[in-house]
Amino acid sequence: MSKNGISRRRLLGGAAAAAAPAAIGLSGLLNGRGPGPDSALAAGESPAAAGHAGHAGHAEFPHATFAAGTSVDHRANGFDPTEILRDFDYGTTRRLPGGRVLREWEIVAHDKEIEVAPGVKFEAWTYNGRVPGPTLRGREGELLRIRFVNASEHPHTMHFHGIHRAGVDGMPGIGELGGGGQVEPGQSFTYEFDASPFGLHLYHCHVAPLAAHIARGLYGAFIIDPKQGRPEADEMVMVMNGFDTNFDLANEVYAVNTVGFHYINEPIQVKRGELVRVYLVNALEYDPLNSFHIHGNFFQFYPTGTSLTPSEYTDTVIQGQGQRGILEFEFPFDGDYMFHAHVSEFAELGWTGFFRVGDPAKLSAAAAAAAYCELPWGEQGKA
Ligand SMILES: [Cu+2]
Repeated sequence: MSKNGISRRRLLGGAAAAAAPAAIGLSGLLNGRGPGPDSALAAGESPAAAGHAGHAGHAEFPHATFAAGTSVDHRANGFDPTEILRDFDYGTTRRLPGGRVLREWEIVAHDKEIEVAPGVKFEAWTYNGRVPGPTLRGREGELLRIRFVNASEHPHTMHFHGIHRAGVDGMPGIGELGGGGQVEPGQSFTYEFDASPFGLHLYHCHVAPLAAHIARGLYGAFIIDPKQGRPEADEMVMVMNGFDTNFDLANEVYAVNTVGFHYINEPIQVKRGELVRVYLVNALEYDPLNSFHIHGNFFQFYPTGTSLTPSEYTDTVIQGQGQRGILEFEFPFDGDYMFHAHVSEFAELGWTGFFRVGDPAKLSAAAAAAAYCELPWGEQGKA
């Protein structure tokens, strides 16, 4: 039992007893009764009692939005998961003598309280004020230079996945002579390395305790495009993450791009027949595995994005911590299509969203919410 009187396991235990896990996951958070310091769920109160228990609750949620019009305050957060989706940070570039491209960024770490579900606050540590950090994107063969400024109250680094010298690996104790180890508050360091290999990578802080530094929010996607590029597509980045809101070493909220259920509240609009490319990164801590499952469709999967030939045609992919891959698919039919972790408890605690294909005007405003309640985890326990 956590000091806040509610834990993820307890929440799920109550949900299982009520045989209404989906209703709990959704209604608990949508009612602002999710876990966390601001939770209205008192110690000892069962989630089933606190949340609505089934279809009767539909009247409370006539739209695919958070209850009573409440939503996460994206402005206060300083970032919006809908914008993060297609926000690629290409930095600034200039040509070096000889013609090679130098690509540069400045990344500042600072501490910041963010809202990860309506009313659920989390004391995050951020790169550039957002979680996940900016999606850094360059091209194979370029010279990359990242100036890292630590404006946090804690020591941090930036550890990039890729091929580079030990001194720029962002590892405390390694490369200290060159300043490339632990970056203390108020200090800075410039990482410089070649963009190699092409693919989908990530970066994260590597200061101990490692799980805590990552779980606080210090991670982001890092894309190196192949020299020849990839076919034109509607591209988006999905960083799968979670939040241990009561610091009991288990996550209470799961999400893609930080805000639980955000893409139910705001389905991802795509066009029918258009190639969609998802850069999927698993940045989850405290749980060894995460997954991505799409409804009504299949995708080509490129593990780590390091080959231009897909390895599998599937509808579900499993990723361990730090694993990532590129998904390509197109929707042949209009409609709302769910995507979610196929680890069901994650799905019930926020890691669920919708793609909206076609003209939203032709679809019911309540389509997503209604569909959700009819889908696998309805209170009748039907699979
Ligand atoms: Cu750190």
